[in-house]
Amino acid sequence: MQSFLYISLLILRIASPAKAHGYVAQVSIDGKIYMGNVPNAQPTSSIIRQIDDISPVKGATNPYMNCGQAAQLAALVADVNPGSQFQFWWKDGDGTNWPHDIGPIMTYMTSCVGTTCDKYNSTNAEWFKIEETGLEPGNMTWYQQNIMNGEPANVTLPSNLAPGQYLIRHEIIALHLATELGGAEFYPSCTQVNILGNQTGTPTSSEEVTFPGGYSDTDPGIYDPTVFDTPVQYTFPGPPVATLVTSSSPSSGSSSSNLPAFTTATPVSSGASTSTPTATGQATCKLQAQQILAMKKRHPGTLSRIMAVLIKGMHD
Ligand SMILES: *[C@@H]1O[C@H](CO)[C@@H](O)[C@H](O)[C@H]1NC(C)=O
Ligand SMILES: *[C@@H]1O[C@H](CO)[C@@H](O)[C@H](O)[C@H]1NC(C)=O
Ligand SMILES: *[C@@H]1O[C@H](CO)[C@@H](O)[C@H](O)[C@H]1NC(C)=O
Ligand SMILES: CC(=O)N[C@H]1CO[C@H](CO)[C@@H](O)[C@@H]1O
Ligand SMILES: [Cu+2]
Repeated sequence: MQSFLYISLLILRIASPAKAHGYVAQVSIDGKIYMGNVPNAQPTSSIIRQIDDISPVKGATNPYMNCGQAAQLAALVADVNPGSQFQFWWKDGDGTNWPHDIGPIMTYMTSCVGTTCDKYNSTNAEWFKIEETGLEPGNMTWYQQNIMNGEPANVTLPSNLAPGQYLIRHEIIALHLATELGGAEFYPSCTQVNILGNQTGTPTSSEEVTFPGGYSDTDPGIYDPTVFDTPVQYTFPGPPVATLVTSSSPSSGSSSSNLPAFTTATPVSSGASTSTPTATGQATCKLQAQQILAMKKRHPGTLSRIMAVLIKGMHD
């Protein structure tokens, strides 16, 4: 009976098409805040490469897998220290909280070879992974839920990475449609930094991938028919976290192990995302996502098949 009510409610919500997506609105580095640009808005100087659309990148071979939808070079490069603590603040396109809660958060880096990052075209860049964040202990909830709750993603720079100019490719994959081949939503973003110091760490070439290239649509962590079966068993796509990260000091590496080290910077100010390129239906999608989560918690496992079917077609 209760299930019937929830499903009816869900069908009502699904009846309207939704386009709720988002972008990195700001980055804080050791507590210092750097604003990003609203997609498609008149750009201001930033360290975050501006995209032109909050919609997800679809398909692992899409050229926009590199740095996001039509990403443009950014004007600034931030000086950072080895071991610097980053917080990436994701927002919905309408300035409210990030709308998704299922799927991993991963971060890659590449050296801006031969130039500064404000001039570096990363189309053929070789990226190495510095962190991957998936399920909270117990495998029922994803860390991405914390981003939906308005909290930032936390990333520590490797403490032994050689100095120089680097792009940081920070990415969320939303898996709420990933029970279908090609359903995964990719949200890559690129931030330009200059690492100071005298460290010597470098990745090995076998740890590096291009984007597109690093993922395939059939990877188990991208096409994931059991993603709603809790407790979730999840396999991250892409290469493993680079050895230089895992071999550096314990304060670097998997973000889930060093969360307590972070102090949360000031949240995105309400004025940060005033102009909205494509706001239609976003609040609706957020409600849907929250209801799905509530259903999932009440009926772990049993409703997952029904949900997977219902969620299909919820987004375009
Ligand atoms: C990088 O080069 C590719 C291929 O030449 C081009 O399509 C793209 O617009 C360039 N990106 C930037 C940010 O200039
Ligand atoms: C990042 O760290 C803050 C402070 O510890 C925490 O509130 C937040 O949930 C973390 N982010 C994620 C995605 O877990
Ligand atoms: C959680 O997921 C990990 C990796 O997929 C797996 O090794 C572990 O057994 C899972 N735990 C539970 C409780 O399912
Ligand atoms: C010994 C040495 O080379 N120290 C350098 C380490 O890096 C800092 C910042 O780039 C320099 O200021 C030091 O001179
Ligand atoms: Cu979305």
